[in-house]
Amino acid sequence: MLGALSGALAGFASLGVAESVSAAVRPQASPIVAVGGAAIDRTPAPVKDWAIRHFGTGDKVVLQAGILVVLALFALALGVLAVHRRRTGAAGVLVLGGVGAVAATGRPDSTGLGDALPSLTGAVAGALLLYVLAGRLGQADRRTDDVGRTGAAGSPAGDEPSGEDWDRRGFVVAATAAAAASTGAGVLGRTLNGRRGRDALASRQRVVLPAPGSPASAVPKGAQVRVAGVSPFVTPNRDFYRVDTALVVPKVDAGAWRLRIHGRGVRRPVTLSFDDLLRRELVERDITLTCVSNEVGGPYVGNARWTGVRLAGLLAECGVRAPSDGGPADQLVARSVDGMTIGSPVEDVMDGRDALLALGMNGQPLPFEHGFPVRMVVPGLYGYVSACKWIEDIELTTFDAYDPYWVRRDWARQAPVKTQSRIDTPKPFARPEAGTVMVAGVAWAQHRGIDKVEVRVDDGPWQTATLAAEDSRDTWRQWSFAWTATKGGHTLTVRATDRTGAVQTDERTRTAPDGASGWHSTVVTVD
Ligand SMILES: Nc1nc2c(c(=O)[nH]1)N[C@H]1C(S)=C(S)[C@@H](COP(=O)(O)O)O[C@H]1N2
Ligand SMILES: [Mo]
Repeated sequence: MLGALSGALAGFASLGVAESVSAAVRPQASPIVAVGGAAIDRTPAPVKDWAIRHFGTGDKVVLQAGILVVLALFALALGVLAVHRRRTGAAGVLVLGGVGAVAATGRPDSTGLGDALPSLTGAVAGALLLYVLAGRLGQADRRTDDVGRTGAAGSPAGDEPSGEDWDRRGFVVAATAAAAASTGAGVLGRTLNGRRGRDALASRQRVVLPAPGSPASAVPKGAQVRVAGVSPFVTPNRDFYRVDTALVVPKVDAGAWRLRIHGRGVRRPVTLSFDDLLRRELVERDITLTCVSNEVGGPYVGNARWTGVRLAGLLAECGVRAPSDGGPADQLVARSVDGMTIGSPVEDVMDGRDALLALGMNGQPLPFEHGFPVRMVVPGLYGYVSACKWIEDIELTTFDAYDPYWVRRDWARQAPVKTQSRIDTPKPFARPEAGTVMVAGVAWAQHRGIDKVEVRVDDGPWQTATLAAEDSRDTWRQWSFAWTATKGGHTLTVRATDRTGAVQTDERTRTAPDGASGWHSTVVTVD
């Protein structure tokens, strides 16, 4: 029991110390974050997909909690072990620290061996503590034995409790001091880490987005269908889905931020500051972003008004030519401050569509979660092949020469968004009254546009839905259908046709490797 308690305290002390040291090094170098990050990178695509689906943005909390539970189990076991083998127990703590250190220095965004420090100092502190605490317990054990033996030899039994009392007191004092010190270290670490983000926070508050030289036209009045339960046409920033591998949201100071553009066929490489971007012509565009991990009917799609710089113009100034224009690079690899790599076709970025280096989202500087200070957005491509957040580097290369992060994990090299549609209302298993029931939702086929949406009741004929006004072909489009509902159970199904004339396929595929296909259905019971 006391052994397990010593183990738990040692674990707690390790984390407290590691946390405060990571504040001095980098928040990303904290062992939990580093091991979590390494775990994310090594998670097989289907599992990652499953986690995103089931835990959504909470997947990271679940992961960190899981790591803590495993650590706690190790700590308890090492504590029990240390009662009789304190060297081995303490060594075990060091080994755990070693794992954290290796994970931290092996991260793609690692800045060097310094990233091992939080894990190592934490492990040393934990190992020492366990050694000392186990020593106290060991002494208690030995004395009890001694007393037992002397007792057997006929000594006064009154010696026994006093000897044990001293050890217990020593243990309690050491344990309490350790618990208090580790809590202090942990709190200090958190506070310092919070302060580190303050420059970034202040830099975001200072950002004033100039009026765009090329504003977006107003969203047509009829773009939003007037049916309760349909997603808002413009997704508010706080409701916008979030998918990334960052356990700690990068807090980048816009003042210190730089973007380098270099690589194959870049005749004039540049390094740009945030102010350099602000001085260029800003365009404002409504673009719907979709995640390749979105299941049919799923929530990982959102529409925002982005403010940014057109990437094609910038690339042209650097001397980059599209492959169709004889350029030697067919892949543009964006790198983020957290080591993410995202590859887009140069052809798509330069074909005239509004591929942006976005600085603003719905009139605000980008939220930190969505890539402050700068991210990419390319209409028509899934986020994992276009929408690099916290971007800091753009390299022109070829698809043959380089596989970015997700491609190395078996996702497709190229992934245009598939034509999709979703029923937002009625909700699954709703019980509407018989009579006219409004069926409504969204459909998207970014950069192609939506031409038609049809609804089918049970196995009946496809019936054309009413399309809401189109904002642009880069945004989703709402639709509604007045259904004359009869009593009983019914299945509603939707499908869209894009402007190339392609009808959304009923062939069901998984999200991997290039996005889910199939029709969305909702089962309801009409009362
Ligand atoms: N740095 C970084 N950028 C990233 C990712 C990431 O993990 N790290 N995920 C991408 C994916 S898979 C998607 S779908 C979009 C999601 O952008 P959002 O979180 O702003 O909705 O960001 C993309 N950009
Ligand atoms: Mo994604």
